Amino acid sequence: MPEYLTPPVSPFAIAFDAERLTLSPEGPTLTRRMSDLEGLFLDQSAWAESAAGDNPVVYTVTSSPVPEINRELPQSITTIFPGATAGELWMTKGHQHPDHQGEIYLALKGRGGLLMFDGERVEWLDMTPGTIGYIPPGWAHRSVNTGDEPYAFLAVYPGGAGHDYGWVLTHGMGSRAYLDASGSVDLRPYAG
Ligand code: PAN
Ligand code: ZN
Repeated sequence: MPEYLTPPVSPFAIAFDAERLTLSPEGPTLTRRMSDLEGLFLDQSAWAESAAGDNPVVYTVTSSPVPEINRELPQSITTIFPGATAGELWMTKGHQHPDHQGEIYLALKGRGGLLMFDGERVEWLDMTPGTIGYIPPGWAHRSVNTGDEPYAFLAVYPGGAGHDYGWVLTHGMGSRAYLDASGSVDLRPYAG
């Protein structure tokens, strides 16, 4: 056995239900409410009012039991609920992987977008069921629900890459996502 195969992770099957949005066996599930998204929406007072009010669940992340450690390949399903705060579409916090490594997202349900920013360039991918979005090493990434039902996707990422949320607070994401009058995605400059 190569020395990097650190027990106790052994080969195992994971039942993936793209309809019910479950991974079984399952690992930890994260719930991100509005209050967890401080400093991310452009309109801080609209954010504060929502966080102090009904403080809605903006997204959940359910994982398989594969650990976030070097050389492992964890997976998770993120479900972002539909909504907007002062027009800015509900989204994940977004992060950079401090150890720059690639990641894939497979869209499962609903309609969304994958916003990527490398500090200079911005990229946006429309994500509908069946789309694989590829996130190259060094691109911070955030997902956005652009529809009117939950948007869900599977993520597969290197377990040792880490998650740097401060990077987005410092550098932003290059753009912010809104909808125009016809319901199309309207990407606006990040502006703060
Ligand atoms: C995803 C994200 C997930 C939630 O699994 O972690 O969509 O987004 P935030 O982590 O930005 O809150 C991923 O990109 N993992 O690396
Ligand atoms: Zn990531």
